[in-house]
Amino acid sequence: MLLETRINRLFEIKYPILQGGMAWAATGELAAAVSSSGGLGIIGAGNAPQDVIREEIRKIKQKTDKNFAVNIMLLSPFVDDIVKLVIEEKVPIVTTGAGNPGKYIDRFKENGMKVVPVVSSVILAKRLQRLDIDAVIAEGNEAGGHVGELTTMTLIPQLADQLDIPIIAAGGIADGRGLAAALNLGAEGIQMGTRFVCSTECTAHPNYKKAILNAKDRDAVVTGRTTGHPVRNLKNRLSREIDKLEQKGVKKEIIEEKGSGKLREAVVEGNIDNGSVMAGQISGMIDQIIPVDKIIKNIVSKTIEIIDNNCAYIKGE
Ligand code: TUI
Repeated sequence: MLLETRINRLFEIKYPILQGGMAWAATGELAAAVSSSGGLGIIGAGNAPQDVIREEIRKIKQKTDKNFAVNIMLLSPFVDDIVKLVIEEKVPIVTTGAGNPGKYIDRFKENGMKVVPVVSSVILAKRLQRLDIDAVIAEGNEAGGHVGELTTMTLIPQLADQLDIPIIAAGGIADGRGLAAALNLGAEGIQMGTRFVCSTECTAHPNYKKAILNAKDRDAVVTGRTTGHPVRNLKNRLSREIDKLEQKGVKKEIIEEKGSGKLREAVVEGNIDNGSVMAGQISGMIDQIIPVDKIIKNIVSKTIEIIDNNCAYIKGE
């Protein structure tokens, strides 16, 4: 099966499909499975210290000789250590999230790395395009985790009108219909997070995966708006507690403290009542845990079928 855009060539991958760099869930195991299956696997550095991420990088290098990336979460207290680490380990591709990576770009490029920031607005994407980035991941509000305001449906075409570099669509995509839609909006690839969490190879706690399988269409809600860092997670005891505190107008430091360490608690320990179960709005559609290879193959074949069928509309078939 052939599905080729500028993204395949840029990352030297078979399919223009990236796996989101989700903190704690995007480990070396998951990323290796995605890269081995023809996509781009990404290790999520999240808030983890340097040694933890070095281990994950070593793991993926042992499991596959295919390209992979590390996602650097720019709000992490260890961000400078992680920047040093990815350069030392000669990680070929870096994605960034939750901030402006401007001040690190020169160092990555001097070391021959590809740099692909996640953006949620046109203004930041245009500013970064001037700094020699290779592509952008445009993430809509449908996504899990830290989210911007615009939806994928509105963000992608506005970016496509204003950028020359390739765009990878993220947020709300979990199957071939989503990939076909993204291509039609002007993207040249997709990134999926929630879909890959519910894979056989993802090492997230079984409770976390089950919570996504059980989620319905309106269960992935946004909390933490008052902190300036809104986060989409599945509705549970923690999200309701945070909602109440926000309604009372409690100081942002207290809300932030309430959420601190809660992602690890859910993903690693499986505490899905009191932990933060970050997941996207597409959770309601995901009803099976299947191998990464199958996820990717299903998506590619459905996308090709849709693109083929589209011709029938104009032929009147
Ligand atoms: O980064 C993500 N998703 C995340 S990060 C994360 S850890 C966290 N936990 C609690 C609070 C905040 C973070 C969990 N999920 N996705 C990529 C992404 N980046 N989405 C939106 C953005 C973004 C937002 C603002 C990128 C740049 C940006 O720029 C602001 C500026 O400084 O111009």
